[in-house]
Amino acid sequence: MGTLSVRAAVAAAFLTIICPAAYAADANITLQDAHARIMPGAKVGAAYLLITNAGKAPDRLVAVSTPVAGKAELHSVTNDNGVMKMRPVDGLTLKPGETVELKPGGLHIMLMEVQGGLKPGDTVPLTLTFEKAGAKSVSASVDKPAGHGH
Ligand SMILES: [Cu+2]
Repeated sequence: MGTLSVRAAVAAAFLTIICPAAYAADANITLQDAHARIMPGAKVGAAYLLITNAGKAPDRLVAVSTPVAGKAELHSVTNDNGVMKMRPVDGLTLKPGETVELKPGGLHIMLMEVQGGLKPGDTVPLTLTFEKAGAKSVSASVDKPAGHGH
């Protein structure tokens, strides 16, 4: 009896030590509706998606990569006296429960040095790296050129 309760106490102590760490590693980031705008033959393009933090702690997007582009950067768009300007941002913090939409005219993933041969409907693998959730992958489909879709 005495031995058992000591064991139970030791087990309980371990659980309280292990649980917070396990919880932190279990950050809950989901990626949805990923699509990319890359004109046939273009060297630059952009990717858009919805990022949701369903966890209970903030998380931060710190890096983006894709095998189809030499470089991928998170960009913001600001209106500078009527001129839309893009600039790289070094990360994106998501509050608990927050969904951020990357969309044309706003935050986007800029793709540079894009490899040739991508056509509408092709799939572009994207990897988004978060401080807590780690690397998350999503497939973005290449949009049809604007004005030609039906
Ligand atoms: Cu850009």
